[in-house]
Amino acid sequence: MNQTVPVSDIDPFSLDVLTDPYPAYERLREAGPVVWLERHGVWASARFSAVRAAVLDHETFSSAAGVGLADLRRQPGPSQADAGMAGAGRGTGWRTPSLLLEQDQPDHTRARRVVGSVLSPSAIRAKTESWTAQAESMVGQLVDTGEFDGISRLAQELPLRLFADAVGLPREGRGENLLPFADFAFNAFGPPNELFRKSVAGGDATLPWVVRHCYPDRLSPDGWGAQIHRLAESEGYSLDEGAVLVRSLLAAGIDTTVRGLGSVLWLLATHPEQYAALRARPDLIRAAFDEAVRLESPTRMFFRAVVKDTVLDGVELPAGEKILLLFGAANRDPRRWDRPDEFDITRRSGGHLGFGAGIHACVGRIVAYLEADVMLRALTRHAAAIETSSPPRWHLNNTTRGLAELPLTLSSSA
Ligand code: OVM
Repeated sequence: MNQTVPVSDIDPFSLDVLTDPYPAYERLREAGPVVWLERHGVWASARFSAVRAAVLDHETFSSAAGVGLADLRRQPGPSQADAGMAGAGRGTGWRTPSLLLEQDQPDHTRARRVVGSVLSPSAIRAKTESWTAQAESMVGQLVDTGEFDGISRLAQELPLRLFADAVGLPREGRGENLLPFADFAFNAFGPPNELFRKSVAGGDATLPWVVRHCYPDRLSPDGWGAQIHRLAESEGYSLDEGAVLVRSLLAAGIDTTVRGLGSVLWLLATHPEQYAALRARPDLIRAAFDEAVRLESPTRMFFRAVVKDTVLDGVELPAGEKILLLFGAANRDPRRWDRPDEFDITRRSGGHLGFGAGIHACVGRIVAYLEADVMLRALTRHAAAIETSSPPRWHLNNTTRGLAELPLTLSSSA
């Protein structure tokens, strides 16, 4: 190869970048379609066209080496255990690979069929009435009651109640276990930095509960978890493999939606004209959530491994190394978006990469859309104004982006 690929010393996992990623994303985007990150010895792309092309070319950009920084081909994780969990102390090789996220075709296709049939549009639609009523009651208790934390009272409460009920988890233990577990799991896709090390204790403390609750004897028989086990068995998966499939729901289904719901609340509270537009046109609810996911993508990145020599956006890449795909940067690429840093619920934001694209596109996205829909519908019905009094606190994680705390007030009259 005689081309030169720009080299960057940016660390996308440093605390500075995680606190405010957008200046670093701009530098990476402007450096070229692909850059070499010398700190980590990986390629990275921050441009929309390159990130999209890479996720769509799943034969060249493989997931089976893991979608974090660590290369599972070089650093094998636990090979077998119940639900394949060795313990957080094992570092980035802490679990058997996900049967969905960290597989290529044809294995991935089989797992996707199982989870995709359980999380089908009609199964999700069947929750509308009950979820609407619960969101109405949650919001109703908060209107005209003074300041509250929008993250703990809404953004966490909805997934921890609605989603976890639908999966079939017991009430007891959810909050204490699911959130620290997901925080650890998402940190583990990054380097073994300070953030990761700080979340290991939470990972270790919650792993036994999470593993235990991936098995049918702890899941209610009519929930999504039990349904996954039944379908998995009919597809020839073992009991432990069925549990690893349920683990995908517990790992990917809570923290992501907490951050996404938190960001849309924050963006609406800080853009009163957009909230007024939403109240006038509730048909924009889905677009408003998509716009928040574009602007503050809750899953800011995943890696792929380059397994064939290829050309990505004009850049020759030899097989061998991993490439960091920065969805959160692609979603603000001025080559793709007008006024990319502005929150505008009327724009056509549906083509963003916040849920990925291609065969690995988020299998639970319609669950996220329904949670956002019932929350925003209840808000627009009951609150004429949504306001925030002080700057929010960000929750820092190697993979996820969103708020830890958001002071909010809801008033029934403007
Ligand atoms: C999984 C999974 C999928 C997406 C995100 C994630 C922890 C996990 O299949 O286990 O984050």
